[in-house]
Amino acid sequence: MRNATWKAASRAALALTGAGALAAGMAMVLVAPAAAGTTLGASAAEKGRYFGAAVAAYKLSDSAYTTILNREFNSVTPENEMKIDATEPQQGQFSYGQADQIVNHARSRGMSVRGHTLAWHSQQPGWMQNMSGSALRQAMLNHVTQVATHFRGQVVAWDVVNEAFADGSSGARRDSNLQRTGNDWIEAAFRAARAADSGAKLCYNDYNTDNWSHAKTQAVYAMVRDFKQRGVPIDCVGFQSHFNSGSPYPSNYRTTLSSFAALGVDVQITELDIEGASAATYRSVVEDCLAVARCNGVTVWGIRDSDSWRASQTPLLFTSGGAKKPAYDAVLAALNNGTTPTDPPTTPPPTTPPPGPGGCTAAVAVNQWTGGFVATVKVTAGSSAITSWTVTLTLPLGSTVTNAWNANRSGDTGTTNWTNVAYNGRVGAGQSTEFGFQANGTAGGLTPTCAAG
Ligand code: 9MR
Repeated sequence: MRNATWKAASRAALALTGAGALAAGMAMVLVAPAAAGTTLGASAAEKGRYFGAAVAAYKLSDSAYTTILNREFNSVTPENEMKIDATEPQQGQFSYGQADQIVNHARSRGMSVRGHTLAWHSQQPGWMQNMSGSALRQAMLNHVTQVATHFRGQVVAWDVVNEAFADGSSGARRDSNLQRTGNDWIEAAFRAARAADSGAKLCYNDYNTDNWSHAKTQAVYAMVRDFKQRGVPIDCVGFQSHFNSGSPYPSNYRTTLSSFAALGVDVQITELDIEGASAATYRSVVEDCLAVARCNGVTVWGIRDSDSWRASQTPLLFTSGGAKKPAYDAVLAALNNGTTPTDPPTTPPPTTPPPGPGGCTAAVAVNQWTGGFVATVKVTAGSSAITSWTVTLTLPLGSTVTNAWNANRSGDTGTTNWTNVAYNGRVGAGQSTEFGFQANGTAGGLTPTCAAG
Protein backbone atom coordinates (compact mmCIF):
# COMPACT_ATOMS: atom_id res chain seq x y z
CA MET A 1 0.00 0.00 0.00
CA ARG A 2 2.57 2.52 1.11
CA ASN A 3 4.87 1.89 -1.83
CA ALA A 4 2.09 2.63 -4.27
CA THR A 5 1.16 5.94 -2.71
CA TRP A 6 3.51 8.29 -4.54
CA LYS A 7 2.82 6.72 -7.91
CA ALA A 8 -0.90 7.06 -7.33
CA ALA A 9 -0.49 10.72 -6.42
CA SER A 10 1.54 11.38 -9.56
CA ARG A 11 -1.02 9.65 -11.71
CA ALA A 12 -3.79 11.71 -10.18
CA ALA A 13 -1.92 14.92 -10.96
CA LEU A 14 -1.34 13.88 -14.56
CA ALA A 15 -4.93 12.75 -14.96
CA LEU A 16 -6.14 16.13 -13.77
CA THR A 17 -3.89 17.88 -16.23
CA GLY A 18 -5.23 15.72 -19.03
CA ALA A 19 -8.85 16.33 -18.08
CA GLY A 20 -8.26 20.07 -17.87
CA ALA A 21 -6.70 20.15 -21.32
CA LEU A 22 -9.65 18.22 -22.74
CA ALA A 23 -12.16 20.59 -21.15
CA ALA A 24 -10.28 23.58 -22.49
CA GLY A 25 -10.26 22.12 -25.96
CA MET A 26 -14.03 21.55 -25.95
CA ALA A 27 -15.09 24.85 -24.42
CA MET A 28 -12.47 26.95 -26.21
CA VAL A 29 -12.52 29.45 -23.36
CA LEU A 30 -10.54 27.92 -20.53
CA VAL A 31 -6.80 28.28 -20.51
CA ALA A 32 -5.29 24.81 -20.71
CA PRO A 33 -2.97 23.99 -17.80
CA ALA A 34 0.67 23.87 -18.77
CA ALA A 35 1.67 20.62 -20.42
CA ALA A 36 3.90 18.15 -18.61
CA GLY A 37 7.48 19.29 -18.67
CA THR A 38 6.83 23.00 -18.27
CA THR A 39 6.07 23.15 -14.56
CA LEU A 40 7.96 21.79 -11.57
CA GLY A 41 5.19 19.43 -10.53
CA ALA A 42 4.50 18.02 -13.99
CA SER A 43 8.19 17.53 -14.73
CA ALA A 44 8.78 15.85 -11.39
CA ALA A 45 5.74 13.60 -11.96
CA GLU A 46 7.25 12.46 -15.25
CA LYS A 47 10.17 11.20 -13.22
CA GLY A 48 7.90 9.51 -10.68
CA ARG A 49 8.58 12.26 -8.15
CA TYR A 50 6.70 15.14 -6.57
CA PHE A 51 7.75 18.76 -6.31
CA GLY A 52 6.24 20.47 -3.29
CA ALA A 53 6.15 23.70 -1.34
CA ALA A 54 5.54 24.65 2.26
CA VAL A 55 2.23 26.49 2.37
CA ALA A 56 0.73 28.90 4.91
CA ALA A 57 -3.05 28.81 5.29
CA TYR A 58 -3.36 32.58 5.65
CA LYS A 59 -1.79 33.07 2.22
CA LEU A 60 -4.40 31.01 0.39
CA SER A 61 -6.44 34.20 -0.07
CA ASP A 62 -3.50 35.83 -1.92
CA SER A 63 -4.15 35.10 -5.58
CA ALA A 64 -0.59 35.91 -6.64
CA TYR A 65 0.51 33.18 -4.23
CA THR A 66 -2.09 30.58 -5.18
CA THR A 67 -1.54 31.18 -8.89
CA ILE A 68 2.05 29.98 -8.54
CA LEU A 69 1.17 27.25 -6.06
CA ASN A 70 -1.57 25.79 -8.25
CA ARG A 71 0.45 26.05 -11.45
CA GLU A 72 3.80 24.71 -10.28
CA PHE A 73 3.49 22.31 -7.36
CA ASN A 74 1.95 18.86 -6.90
CA SER A 75 2.67 18.46 -3.20
CA VAL A 76 2.25 20.71 -0.19
CA THR A 77 3.48 20.72 3.39
CA PRO A 78 1.63 22.92 5.89
CA GLU A 79 4.37 25.25 7.16
CA ASN A 80 3.00 25.60 10.70
CA GLU A 81 -0.63 24.45 10.73
CA MET A 82 -0.10 20.79 11.67
CA LYS A 83 2.38 21.50 14.46
CA ILE A 84 1.50 20.58 18.02
CA ASP A 85 0.67 24.12 19.15
CA ALA A 86 -1.71 24.52 16.20
CA THR A 87 -3.50 21.17 16.40
CA GLU A 88 -3.79 20.72 20.19
CA PRO A 89 -3.69 24.23 21.70
CA GLN A 90 -5.31 22.98 24.92
CA GLN A 91 -4.73 19.45 26.11
CA GLY A 92 -7.36 17.18 24.63
CA GLN A 93 -8.89 19.95 22.49
CA PHE A 94 -7.94 19.54 18.88
CA SER A 95 -8.08 22.26 16.27
CA TYR A 96 -7.74 21.34 12.63
CA GLY A 97 -9.30 24.29 10.80
CA GLN A 98 -6.23 25.80 9.16
CA ALA A 99 -4.61 22.45 8.44
CA ASP A 100 -7.85 21.19 6.86
CA GLN A 101 -7.94 24.33 4.71
CA ILE A 102 -4.52 23.52 3.25
CA VAL A 103 -5.30 19.81 2.87
CA ASN A 104 -8.55 20.60 1.04
CA HIS A 105 -6.87 23.15 -1.20
CA ALA A 106 -4.20 20.61 -2.12
CA ARG A 107 -6.26 17.49 -2.52
CA SER A 108 -9.01 19.16 -4.55
CA ARG A 109 -6.28 20.05 -7.05
CA GLY A 110 -4.62 16.62 -7.15
CA MET A 111 -1.68 17.62 -4.96
CA SER A 112 -0.42 15.26 -2.28
CA VAL A 113 0.17 16.37 1.32
CA ARG A 114 3.16 15.83 3.61
CA GLY A 115 2.23 16.09 7.27
CA HIS A 116 4.57 18.14 9.47
CA THR A 117 5.01 17.29 12.33
CA LEU A 118 3.61 15.01 15.07
CA ALA A 119 6.32 15.05 17.77
CA TRP A 120 8.87 17.85 18.20
CA HIS A 121 10.64 19.63 21.04
CA SER A 122 9.68 22.99 19.51
CA GLN A 123 6.36 24.73 18.93
CA GLN A 124 4.78 22.81 21.78
CA PRO A 125 1.71 24.44 23.34
CA GLY A 126 2.23 25.79 26.85
CA TRP A 127 0.52 22.86 28.52
CA MET A 128 2.92 20.41 26.90
CA GLN A 129 6.01 22.50 27.61
CA ASN A 130 5.16 22.20 31.27
CA MET A 131 4.86 18.41 31.26
CA SER A 132 7.44 15.72 31.89
CA GLY A 133 7.86 12.03 32.53
CA SER A 134 5.15 9.48 31.89
CA ALA A 135 2.38 12.11 31.75
CA LEU A 136 4.20 13.83 28.87
CA ARG A 137 4.92 10.52 27.15
CA GLN A 138 1.22 9.65 27.33
CA ALA A 139 0.17 13.09 26.10
CA MET A 140 2.62 12.91 23.19
CA LEU A 141 1.37 9.48 22.14
CA ASN A 142 -2.23 10.62 22.38
CA HIS A 143 -1.39 13.63 20.21
CA VAL A 144 0.26 11.42 17.58
CA THR A 145 -2.72 9.07 17.61
CA GLN A 146 -5.39 11.77 17.39
CA VAL A 147 -3.75 13.85 14.68
CA ALA A 148 -2.66 10.92 12.52
CA THR A 149 -6.19 9.51 12.82
CA HIS A 150 -7.79 12.81 11.82
CA PHE A 151 -5.70 13.03 8.64
CA ARG A 152 -5.77 9.30 7.82
CA GLY A 153 -6.06 8.81 4.08
CA GLN A 154 -5.23 12.44 3.35
CA VAL A 155 -1.54 12.61 4.17
CA VAL A 156 0.88 10.50 2.12
CA ALA A 157 3.85 10.98 4.48
CA TRP A 158 4.24 12.20 8.05
CA ASP A 159 7.25 13.79 9.68
CA VAL A 160 6.49 11.71 12.77
CA VAL A 161 9.46 13.03 14.73
CA ASN A 162 11.32 16.24 13.93
CA GLU A 163 14.82 17.38 14.90
CA ALA A 164 15.56 14.95 17.73
CA PHE A 165 19.36 15.00 17.42
CA ALA A 166 21.83 17.55 18.77
CA ASP A 167 24.01 19.70 16.54
CA GLY A 168 27.77 19.47 16.65
CA SER A 169 30.10 16.56 17.02
CA SER A 170 28.45 14.66 19.87
CA GLY A 171 26.15 12.43 17.86
CA ALA A 172 23.83 12.63 20.85
CA ARG A 173 20.11 13.06 21.09
CA ARG A 174 18.95 16.63 21.61
CA ASP A 175 17.99 17.25 25.20
CA SER A 176 14.28 18.04 25.47
CA ASN A 177 11.31 17.28 27.65
CA LEU A 178 10.42 14.50 25.19
CA GLN A 179 13.93 13.02 25.29
CA ARG A 180 13.81 13.04 29.07
CA THR A 181 10.77 10.76 28.97
CA GLY A 182 13.15 8.01 27.85
CA ASN A 183 15.27 7.27 24.80
CA ASP A 184 12.55 5.12 23.26
CA TRP A 185 10.23 8.10 22.77
CA ILE A 186 11.00 8.22 19.04
CA GLU A 187 10.14 4.60 18.33
CA ALA A 188 7.06 4.89 20.54
CA ALA A 189 5.89 7.82 18.39
CA PHE A 190 6.45 5.83 15.20
CA ARG A 191 4.50 2.87 16.53
CA ALA A 192 1.59 5.08 17.53
CA ALA A 193 1.58 6.75 14.11
CA ARG A 194 1.55 3.39 12.32
CA ALA A 195 -1.30 2.16 14.47
CA ALA A 196 -3.32 5.30 13.67
CA ASP A 197 -2.60 5.47 9.93
CA SER A 198 -1.18 2.36 8.33
CA GLY A 199 -1.25 3.94 4.85
CA ALA A 200 1.02 6.94 5.39
CA LYS A 201 4.78 6.77 5.05
CA LEU A 202 6.37 7.53 8.38
CA CYS A 203 9.47 9.75 8.25
CA TYR A 204 12.14 10.99 10.63
CA ASN A 205 12.97 14.60 9.62
CA ASP A 206 16.00 16.74 10.57
CA TYR A 207 18.42 19.48 9.46
CA ASN A 208 22.22 19.49 9.25
CA THR A 209 22.07 15.84 8.32
CA ASP A 210 23.09 16.46 4.71
CA ASN A 211 26.85 16.01 5.05
CA TRP A 212 27.67 12.31 5.19
CA SER A 213 30.77 12.86 7.32
CA HIS A 214 29.02 14.83 10.06
CA ALA A 215 28.39 13.18 13.43
CA LYS A 216 24.72 14.19 13.39
CA THR A 217 24.19 12.50 10.02
CA GLN A 218 25.90 9.34 11.26
CA ALA A 219 23.87 9.34 14.46
CA VAL A 220 20.56 9.54 12.57
CA TYR A 221 21.83 6.87 10.19
CA ALA A 222 22.62 4.58 13.13
CA MET A 223 19.16 5.15 14.58
CA VAL A 224 17.42 4.35 11.28
CA ARG A 225 19.54 1.23 10.80
CA ASP A 226 18.68 0.13 14.33
CA PHE A 227 14.96 0.80 13.72
CA LYS A 228 15.01 -1.22 10.51
CA GLN A 229 16.84 -4.08 12.24
CA ARG A 230 14.37 -4.16 15.14
CA GLY A 231 11.22 -3.66 13.05
CA VAL A 232 10.35 -0.20 14.31
CA PRO A 233 7.93 1.13 11.63
CA ILE A 234 9.94 3.78 9.77
CA ASP A 235 9.54 4.28 6.02
CA CYS A 236 11.46 7.42 5.16
CA VAL A 237 13.95 10.04 6.21
CA GLY A 238 13.42 13.73 5.51
CA PHE A 239 16.43 15.94 4.83
CA GLN A 240 15.38 19.52 5.49
CA SER A 241 18.32 20.94 3.51
CA HIS A 242 18.32 24.55 4.64
CA PHE A 243 21.57 25.56 2.96
CA ASN A 244 23.48 28.75 3.72
CA SER A 245 27.04 29.92 4.21
CA GLY A 246 27.23 28.35 7.66
CA SER A 247 25.66 25.09 6.51
CA PRO A 248 26.43 24.75 2.79
CA TYR A 249 25.31 22.13 0.29
CA PRO A 250 27.88 19.34 0.75
CA SER A 251 29.56 17.61 -2.20
CA ASN A 252 28.73 14.24 -0.59
CA TYR A 253 24.96 14.97 -0.42
CA ARG A 254 24.17 12.24 -2.96
CA THR A 255 26.18 9.77 -0.88
CA THR A 256 24.06 10.72 2.13
CA LEU A 257 20.80 10.20 0.25
CA SER A 258 21.89 6.90 -1.30
CA SER A 259 23.37 5.58 1.95
CA PHE A 260 20.13 6.11 3.83
CA ALA A 261 18.14 4.66 0.93
CA ALA A 262 20.33 1.56 1.09
CA LEU A 263 19.00 0.94 4.61
CA GLY A 264 15.60 0.29 3.03
CA VAL A 265 13.90 3.63 3.58
CA ASP A 266 12.74 6.30 1.16
CA VAL A 267 14.44 9.67 1.31
CA GLN A 268 12.77 13.03 0.76
CA ILE A 269 14.14 16.57 0.57
CA THR A 270 11.67 18.27 2.82
CA GLU A 271 12.46 21.96 3.44
CA LEU A 272 14.86 23.05 0.71
CA ASP A 273 16.07 26.64 0.57
CA ILE A 274 19.49 27.92 -0.45
CA GLU A 275 20.88 31.28 0.62
CA GLY A 276 21.23 33.37 -2.54
CA ALA A 277 19.40 30.68 -4.56
CA SER A 278 22.42 29.61 -6.61
CA ALA A 279 21.05 28.02 -9.79
CA ALA A 280 23.96 25.57 -9.86
CA THR A 281 23.32 24.42 -6.28
CA TYR A 282 19.57 24.03 -6.84
CA ARG A 283 20.36 22.00 -9.95
CA SER A 284 22.76 19.76 -8.01
CA VAL A 285 20.21 19.09 -5.28
CA VAL A 286 17.59 18.02 -7.82
CA GLU A 287 20.08 15.92 -9.77
CA ASP A 288 21.11 14.19 -6.55
CA CYS A 289 17.51 13.32 -5.77
CA LEU A 290 16.88 12.03 -9.29
CA ALA A 291 20.02 9.88 -9.04
CA VAL A 292 18.64 7.99 -6.05
CA ALA A 293 15.73 5.70 -6.88
CA ARG A 294 14.24 6.00 -3.40
CA CYS A 295 14.32 9.81 -3.38
CA ASN A 296 10.59 10.50 -3.72
CA GLY A 297 10.64 14.24 -4.24
CA VAL A 298 11.66 17.72 -3.22
CA THR A 299 9.79 20.30 -1.16
CA VAL A 300 10.93 23.93 -1.10
CA TRP A 301 10.26 25.82 2.14
CA GLY A 302 8.05 28.51 0.68
CA ILE A 303 7.18 29.81 -2.76
CA ARG A 304 8.40 33.42 -3.17
CA ASP A 305 11.38 34.93 -1.36
CA SER A 306 8.95 37.01 0.65
CA ASP A 307 7.31 33.80 1.89
CA SER A 308 10.56 32.45 3.32
CA TRP A 309 11.39 32.23 7.02
CA ARG A 310 14.74 33.61 5.85
CA ALA A 311 13.42 36.19 3.39
CA SER A 312 16.54 38.36 3.57
CA GLN A 313 18.59 35.47 2.18
CA THR A 314 16.37 35.35 -0.96
CA PRO A 315 16.63 31.55 -0.91
CA LEU A 316 13.65 30.43 -3.00
CA LEU A 317 12.70 29.85 -6.65
CA PHE A 318 10.43 32.88 -7.15
CA THR A 319 11.08 36.56 -6.48
CA SER A 320 8.89 38.39 -3.99
CA GLY A 321 7.02 39.69 -7.04
CA GLY A 322 6.35 36.14 -8.22
CA ALA A 323 8.82 36.01 -11.12
CA LYS A 324 10.77 32.85 -11.88
CA LYS A 325 14.42 33.13 -10.82
CA PRO A 326 17.38 31.51 -12.62
CA ALA A 327 17.26 28.78 -9.97
CA TYR A 328 13.74 27.94 -11.14
CA ASP A 329 14.97 27.39 -14.71
CA ALA A 330 17.83 25.25 -13.40
CA VAL A 331 15.48 23.07 -11.36
CA LEU A 332 13.06 22.63 -14.25
CA ALA A 333 15.89 21.72 -16.61
CA ALA A 334 17.29 19.24 -14.11
CA LEU A 335 13.87 17.62 -13.72
CA ASN A 336 13.42 17.38 -17.48
CA ASN A 337 16.91 16.06 -18.17
CA GLY A 338 16.94 13.61 -15.29
CA THR A 339 17.28 9.98 -16.18
CA THR A 340 15.37 7.15 -14.59
CA PRO A 341 17.61 5.96 -11.80
CA THR A 342 18.57 2.52 -10.72
CA ASP A 343 19.09 1.62 -7.11
CA PRO A 344 22.66 2.28 -6.00
CA PRO A 345 24.60 -0.58 -4.43
CA THR A 346 24.05 -1.08 -0.74
CA THR A 347 26.52 0.93 1.32
CA PRO A 348 28.04 -1.22 4.06
CA PRO A 349 27.39 0.20 7.53
CA PRO A 350 30.35 2.07 8.99
CA THR A 351 32.61 -0.22 10.98
CA THR A 352 34.43 0.56 14.19
CA PRO A 353 38.08 1.14 13.41
CA PRO A 354 40.67 -0.92 15.33
CA PRO A 355 41.60 0.48 18.72
CA GLY A 356 44.65 2.72 18.97
CA PRO A 357 46.60 4.42 21.77
CA GLY A 358 45.52 7.56 23.62
CA GLY A 359 43.70 8.61 26.78
CA CYS A 360 40.30 10.08 27.63
CA THR A 361 38.36 11.70 30.41
CA ALA A 362 34.65 11.57 31.22
CA ALA A 363 32.36 14.11 32.87
CA VAL A 364 28.73 13.69 33.80
CA ALA A 365 25.80 16.12 33.92
CA VAL A 366 22.68 15.02 35.79
CA ASN A 367 19.06 16.07 35.46
CA GLN A 368 17.30 14.71 38.54
CA TRP A 369 13.62 14.55 39.43
CA THR A 370 11.79 12.73 42.21
CA GLY A 371 12.40 9.05 41.61
CA GLY A 372 14.65 9.27 38.58
CA PHE A 373 17.31 11.05 36.59
CA VAL A 374 18.94 11.43 33.20
CA ALA A 375 22.73 11.44 33.05
CA THR A 376 24.60 12.85 30.07
CA VAL A 377 28.21 11.70 29.95
CA LYS A 378 30.78 13.62 27.94
CA VAL A 379 33.81 11.63 26.75
CA THR A 380 36.78 13.81 25.81
CA ALA A 381 39.93 12.55 24.09
CA GLY A 382 43.30 13.67 25.41
CA SER A 383 46.16 15.01 23.32
CA SER A 384 45.80 12.26 20.72
CA ALA A 385 42.79 10.89 18.89
CA ILE A 386 41.14 7.75 20.25
CA THR A 387 39.28 5.06 18.33
CA SER A 388 37.26 3.42 21.11
CA TRP A 389 36.44 4.11 24.75
CA THR A 390 35.03 2.56 27.90
CA VAL A 391 33.49 4.56 30.72
CA THR A 392 32.94 3.05 34.15
CA LEU A 393 30.34 4.53 36.48
CA THR A 394 29.16 3.33 39.87
CA LEU A 395 25.50 4.01 40.62
CA PRO A 396 24.28 4.49 44.19
CA LEU A 397 22.43 1.63 45.84
CA GLY A 398 18.80 1.60 44.68
CA SER A 399 19.46 3.21 41.26
CA THR A 400 18.75 1.17 38.14
CA VAL A 401 19.37 2.12 34.51
CA THR A 402 16.16 1.88 32.46
CA ASN A 403 17.42 2.92 29.03
CA ALA A 404 20.43 4.43 27.34
CA TRP A 405 21.57 6.00 24.09
CA ASN A 406 24.77 6.34 22.08
CA ALA A 407 26.63 3.68 24.08
CA ASN A 408 26.58 -0.06 24.79
CA ARG A 409 26.31 -0.94 28.48
CA SER A 410 26.93 -3.84 30.76
CA GLY A 411 25.24 -3.68 34.12
CA ASP A 412 22.15 -1.74 35.20
CA THR A 413 23.01 -1.37 38.88
CA GLY A 414 26.16 -0.84 40.91
CA THR A 415 29.26 -0.65 38.69
CA THR A 416 28.26 -0.17 35.06
CA ASN A 417 30.51 -0.21 31.99
CA TRP A 418 29.76 1.84 28.89
CA THR A 419 31.49 1.41 25.54
CA ASN A 420 31.20 3.36 22.31
CA VAL A 421 28.84 2.34 19.54
CA ALA A 422 29.93 2.11 15.89
CA TYR A 423 29.65 5.79 15.09
CA ASN A 424 31.15 7.50 18.14
CA GLY A 425 34.27 5.49 18.99
CA ARG A 426 36.57 7.77 17.03
CA VAL A 427 37.11 11.04 18.88
CA GLY A 428 39.69 13.54 17.66
CA ALA A 429 42.39 14.96 19.95
CA GLY A 430 40.71 17.27 22.44
CA GLN A 431 37.26 16.56 20.93
CA SER A 432 34.22 15.15 22.71
CA THR A 433 31.27 12.87 22.19
CA GLU A 434 28.29 12.22 24.47
CA PHE A 435 26.15 9.35 25.56
CA GLY A 436 23.36 9.21 28.10
CA PHE A 437 21.07 7.09 30.13
CA GLN A 438 17.96 7.29 32.23
CA ALA A 439 17.69 5.61 35.62
CA ASN A 440 15.32 5.15 38.52
CA GLY A 441 16.44 6.29 41.96
CA THR A 442 18.89 9.06 42.73
CA ALA A 443 22.12 9.93 40.97
CA GLY A 444 24.20 10.82 44.01
CA GLY A 445 27.74 11.93 43.17
CA LEU A 446 28.56 10.04 39.98
CA THR A 447 32.29 9.96 39.22
CA PRO A 448 32.95 8.37 35.82
CA THR A 449 36.36 7.10 34.71
CA CYS A 450 37.36 6.71 31.07
CA ALA A 451 39.75 4.31 29.33
CA ALA A 452 40.62 4.55 25.65
CA GLY A 453 41.57 1.82 23.19
O1 9MR B 1 8.90 28.24 8.53
C1 9MR B 1 8.45 28.05 9.86
C2 9MR B 1 8.26 29.39 10.54
O2 9MR B 1 7.15 30.07 9.94
C3 9MR B 1 8.01 29.21 12.01
O3 9MR B 1 7.98 30.45 12.65
C4 9MR B 1 9.10 28.35 12.60
C5 9MR B 1 8.86 28.13 14.07
O4 9MR B 1 9.57 27.10 14.63
O5 9MR B 1 9.16 27.10 11.93
C6 9MR B 1 9.50 27.24 10.59
O6 9MR B 1 9.61 25.98 9.98
C7 9MR B 1 10.64 25.13 10.49
C8 9MR B 1 10.16 23.71 10.34
O7 9MR B 1 8.93 23.54 10.97
C9 9MR B 1 11.18 22.73 10.89
N1 9MR B 1 12.47 22.93 10.30
C10 9MR B 1 12.98 24.30 10.32
C11 9MR B 1 11.95 25.24 9.71
C12 9MR B 1 12.51 26.65 9.65
O8 9MR B 1 12.71 27.16 10.93
